[in-house]
Order: sequence, then C-alpha cells, then structure tokens
Amino acid sequence: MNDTTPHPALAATDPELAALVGAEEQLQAETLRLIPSENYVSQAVLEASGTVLQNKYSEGYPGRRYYEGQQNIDQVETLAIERAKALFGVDHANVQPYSGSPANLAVYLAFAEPGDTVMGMALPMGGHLTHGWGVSVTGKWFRGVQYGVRQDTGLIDFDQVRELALKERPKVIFCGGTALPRTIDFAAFGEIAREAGAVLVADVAHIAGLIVGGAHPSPVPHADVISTTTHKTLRGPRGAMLMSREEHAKALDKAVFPGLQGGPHNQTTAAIAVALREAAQPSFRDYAHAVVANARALAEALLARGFDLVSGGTDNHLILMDLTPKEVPGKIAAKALDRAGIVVNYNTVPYDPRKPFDPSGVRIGTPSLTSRGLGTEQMAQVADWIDRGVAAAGSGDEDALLTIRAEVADLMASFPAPGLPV
Ligand code: DSN
Repeated sequence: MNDTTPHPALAATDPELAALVGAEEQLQAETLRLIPSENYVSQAVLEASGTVLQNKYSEGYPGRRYYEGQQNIDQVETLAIERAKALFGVDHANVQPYSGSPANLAVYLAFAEPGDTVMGMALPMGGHLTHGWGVSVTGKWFRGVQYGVRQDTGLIDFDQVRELALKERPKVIFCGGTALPRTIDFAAFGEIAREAGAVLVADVAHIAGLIVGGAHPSPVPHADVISTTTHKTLRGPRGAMLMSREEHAKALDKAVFPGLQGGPHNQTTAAIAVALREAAQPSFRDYAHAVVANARALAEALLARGFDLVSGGTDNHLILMDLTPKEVPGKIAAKALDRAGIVVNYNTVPYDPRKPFDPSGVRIGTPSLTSRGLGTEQMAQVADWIDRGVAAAGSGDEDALLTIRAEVADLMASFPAPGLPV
C-alpha cells in the first residue's frame, strides 16, 4: 500500500487487516448487493463511527451518568434522541441498544416476566428470531405463540392473529419481521393488541427508512413501542433504537440500562445522529420512494420471467421468491448468484417443505442499489441477470455466471457507491 491508500494508518499498522478491508471495499463496489437488510452508509456516517467518541464510557443517560467527562457525549446522545423523536414523531427515544436483538430483549425485560406468553410472527413465515421463536432466548424463556401468513395469499391472516391473541392473552405482541414484502397494517395490530390487553411492539427494522421517508405508513400512534435497527433502509450505522409514548419511557430506559447493557457505543450514537439528520432531508424522501419504485419494477420484471413471488409482488423494499417452480433450491441459487456478483440470501418461504439451512427461496431487496442511484430503468437488466443466474445454477453453467459477473461489475462502475473509495 502507498500513501494513496484510503486507510493509511491501518495499512501501516496492520497490512493484513487493511488488505481485507480493501478487498471488502472492492467487493461492495463491484457487486450488485440485493440483501434487503443491507445498505451503503454515507461518508459522513462512516466518519462519525470512526471517531474518538469510541474512547469514552458513558453508562447512564444524558445528565445522569456514572462516569465524568460527559460534556460532549451528553450532547451527542441528546442530538440523536431529539432527532429520532422529531423524525418518527414520538415522545421518547432510546438510542443505546447495541442492535436489533438486544433492543427487542429490552422490550421483554420492560414488559414481561420469564414464562409469560408473548406473541409474534413465526420465523419461517417472515418474522424475526426475537419475536418468540423457539431457538431464541425469547422463545425459551417466554412462552412464544406464533402467527403466520395465509398459504393461499401470502398475507397476514388477521382473523388468526386476533383469535390467537384473545385465546392466549400474550403480554407482548410483536408485528413486523424480516421477510415481509407487504405493507404492515399497524392499525389492525393496534386494535387486536388493545382488545387482548397486550403491549404492541412494531419492529420496523426493515422499513424504518421507508416510514420516515413517507413510503410506508407509520406505526405511530398504533404501537406502544417501536423497535428498529438503524442500519437497514434508515442507512445509519449498525445499531438500534427503541421509541415510545412517554408512559413507557422509564421502563424502556431502565431495561436497556442497567437491565441489559453497560456503556453505550458513543461512536455509533454519533453516527445514528448523522443518519437521522440525513433522513430528515427532502432527498431522503426521494430515496425511500425510489427504493419502493425499484422493488415494484424488479418484482414486475421477475414475474414476467416466470418467477413465483410470495404474495405475488411487493409494497416495500423486499421481494421473497419461491424457486420451487424453477427446480433450483434457494441455497444453490444464492451461492451461484454470489459467484455471478449478485448478493442475495437464501430464505425460507411460508409453508416451506425444505429446511431453514436449505430452503426453497431467496430474499432480495432494493435499498443498496437505490443508494447507488440505480432506477426503475435498470430493473429489467437486474431481473435478467437473476433469471440467467438461477438458470445457470440449475444447469451448473459456471461460465454463464462469470459472464454475468463481468456485466454486473461493468454496470456498477457507472454507479459509484456512497462511502467507498473511488
Ligand atoms: N438479520 C436481519 C435481516 O437480514 O433481516 C434481521 O435481523
């Protein structure tokens, strides 16, 4: 490495690690990243996360810390909190959870006792591990009851949700998930939760950026608590936030610290503050709507090529494809597409007869490609690569995959990614 390297100190101190970072930068530049929970953060977010705020311990909350020297950190955290409150339109925000799973654990700690019944969407139906699924601590230490989607429509069955909630009387109901291609009806969930006497938690990790950008309805005022990561469509650093009405503020804060965590990661808090400022700009509204427009265009183009999409399409940033009709298992397809420079993840589809580690589907999304400036006019090309890649996966045509990889890299070179060295 010479002094034009983007990370000169790292290159000098640890060339081995610097080389890995450089390789990852190249990979993220050259490939078409379609994992719906990933994105490219801005250079400003990257810089905030690499600051000396890293060096400071700040157990507690602004103005109430267990360590001195918080003159700047208190202001950083307050900025993040106030920006989150303004952007989401909530009374209270806690910006300290280390990531989505710890944020959700804090919710259980605030509102439930071990052994209590909790309710969420089943993982194979599109829910999240921490919504009470059996292999997670949330399904082991609580009694998780799970709802799903209808097999004929791929949509949430609200009759089932209501029936289950009234029968099981869970303390907490989670809505939201990780593989839901359709708009979440927060009002319907709110009504059911009130009827059942449960706390409604909207886990909007996947769609937080769409919500603040006006491209998905908001869970306010229907949910008691909003849980979100900050690094998906919101395009911030890897972190999380919990938001609520004032009545739940104390319980949530106490659950995050000292209930679950020690010192917050101040460099992450700073980067969250930056991301929230970016998300408050008019250009972010354009971004959020473009993410959805791209997903719709991509879904149409995939349907036109004979792909089977769960629920028949998408309302948001995410598409879940059942590859059963293509006779290519999801994992084989995902690995082949990776070799073709198209990064997706294999995923279960609702009522999947195959195992989670070798499921029938792949999950794709448009947040990252939209951050690079690709628009609806490029989606037919993206669908064509996916189509050819899945066909090549089925026939074992490695040359075809390499051809696609070169074409992808060629197009990506015209759409520089935020935060990556040129
Ligand atoms: N891992 C996240 C996702 O990919 O959706 C959820 O936690």
